[in-house]
Parts: sequence; structure tokens; C-alpha cells
Amino acid sequence: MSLVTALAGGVGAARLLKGLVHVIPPERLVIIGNTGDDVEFYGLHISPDLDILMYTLAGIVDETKGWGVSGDTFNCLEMLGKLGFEIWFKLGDRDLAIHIARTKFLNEGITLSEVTCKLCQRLGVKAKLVPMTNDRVSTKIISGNLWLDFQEYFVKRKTEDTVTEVVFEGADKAQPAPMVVEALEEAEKVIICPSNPILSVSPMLSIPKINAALKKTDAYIVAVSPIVGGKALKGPADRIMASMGLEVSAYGVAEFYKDFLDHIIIDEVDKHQKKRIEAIGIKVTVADTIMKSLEDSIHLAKIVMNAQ
Ligand code: FO1
Repeated sequence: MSLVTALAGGVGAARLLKGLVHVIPPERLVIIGNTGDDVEFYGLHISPDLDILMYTLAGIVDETKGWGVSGDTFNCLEMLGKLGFEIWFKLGDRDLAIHIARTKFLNEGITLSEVTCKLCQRLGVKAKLVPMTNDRVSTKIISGNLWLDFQEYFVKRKTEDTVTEVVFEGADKAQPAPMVVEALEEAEKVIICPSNPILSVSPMLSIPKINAALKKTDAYIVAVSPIVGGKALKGPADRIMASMGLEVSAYGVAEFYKDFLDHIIIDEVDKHQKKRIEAIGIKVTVADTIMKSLEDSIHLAKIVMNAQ
């Protein structure tokens, strides 16, 4: 059975992958999830990107927000607020159950990969979801002389700080989780999901053995640009690319991945960039990349699978 391996961040990736599991048997899909955004609240280990992917594939995600559990309530958080705890990270009651279970398993000595596998099985997710690493890698956002934890920058301070540098603490020594290197090297196709290249994909690229596997693999590597018409579809990717000195365009995304990328899917509105991207040796497919419905996700997933 030939594998399709995806490198995935949060919401944009989840939207593509929920289409992909309708296009290929989910058992063929290995999803490597970013854990640079992981955070601890109230003694609980939270893996926001893994959860966004898991909830989406389990069909229980809050579709409006793209994260959290659909129809969740916030009674526990409200009470924690009354008890004087910070409650800016909106953890719903059902969502908290996942974090309690994850933390309990981790405290019993099970790795994050094994816990993720268990949680996926229990929620009926058939694709294989694996964290990029079982080691601790923390995305730090630097704004002048201020060092912020990722969720502090992203949620608490609403991405308002000007980012001068992004550091993936621990990445240089981190080992890829089991299956990650094999899934990249043995795949027929590797998909770089439409996630933030700097905040969501770079934590994975910063782990030396993941980076080396991407450069070594014979798999055909296809990315979907998260930048459409010079803007990020969601989140601060455009502002961060600009402050890192990258061109904020589909071309800028292609160039960022050019060391290993074979093909990029860009939006219709960016079709004028096709020739420029092809000139750096990357094939281009122009398509409608905005995913508002399941049909849109399936349509884009078919385009990704047909890219060759
Ligand atoms: N994103 C927000 O913008 N605000 C929140 O309060 C928030 C809570 C949250 C809780 C659990 C979870 O799994 C994700 C959550 N997210 C929240 C999303 C998340 O922080 C980001 O989208 C990712 O880290 C970036 O991909």
C-alpha cells in the first residue's frame, strides 16, 4: 500500500485533509503534525494542532472556529476564572477531557505518539496522525527584546506584536517521532499542507532528520500555497513572511520550500505567478484553493493527488 504523507499545521491543513480522506483510503495517509505550539495549562498537556487535525478527521470540530469541539460548553473554564486562574485560552469542557486523558497517559510514561494513536483510535480517526517529535520543541516568538510563547503571541496578544525572529527551541536536538522519517522516505507523495510556512511548517523543517528526509526522499513533494492574492487565508502568515524578508506571495512560498519542492498548487488569482515559479524549477497547477465546504476540500485534494 503506497503511502501519502502530509506535513500539517492547524486549520488550513485540517480542511485539506478532511477532503483527502474522501479521495484516498485513510489508511494510506500519514499526517505529521506540528507540536511547536504545544502548551501547558492547569497542569494539562495541550497539543492544539494535533487536536485540530484529530477533531476535524473525527467529524467533531467546531467548523466555525476551526478548532475546539463542536457544541462545547465552557463551565469548567468559567469556574477556573472564578478561582483566579487565567482563562484567555478557551478550553471547552469536552476539549478538556482530551487534555486530561493525554496528560494522564503521558504521566504513565506513554509517548506523545502512542497517546495520539490511542486518542485517534478512540475517536474513530482512521488516518495515522503522528506528532513531529516526542521531544519538547517550543516555538518562541521574538518581538524586539520580548520573548513570547507561541500561544501567548497568537491567542493572548492576538498576533499584534511585530515579529522580528522565530525560534524553535529544542529543534536542533529533537528526534523525529517513530514513523516520521519512514513515512517521508517511503511515501509516493508528500503534501505540504496550506499551513503557515514559518509558524507551522518550519518547526518540522527545523528538526534535522526531518529536513534531511525531505531532501532525500524519492516521493513527489507537492505544496498548497496558504498565501492567496498576497494575503494569508487565516492568521498572521503574511505579516510574518514580510517581517522575515520573504515575498508575500505564492512565489514566496514556493521559494521558501524550493530545496525539496517538486510542485505547488496556487490559486486562480495568482495565475500570473506561474511562469516565475516554473523558472525556479517547480511545477505549478492553478486551481481554486479556497475551501469553504467539504466539496471544496475534496476538489482541492483531488488536484493535489493528480499533481505530477
Ligand atoms: N485559538 C484561538 O484563537 N483562541 C483560543 O482561545 C484557542 C483555544 C484553543 C484551545 C484548544 C485548541 O486545541 C486550540 C485552540 N486554539 C485557539 C487554536 C490554536 O491555538 C491555534 O489555531 C494553533 O495553535 C495554530 O495552529
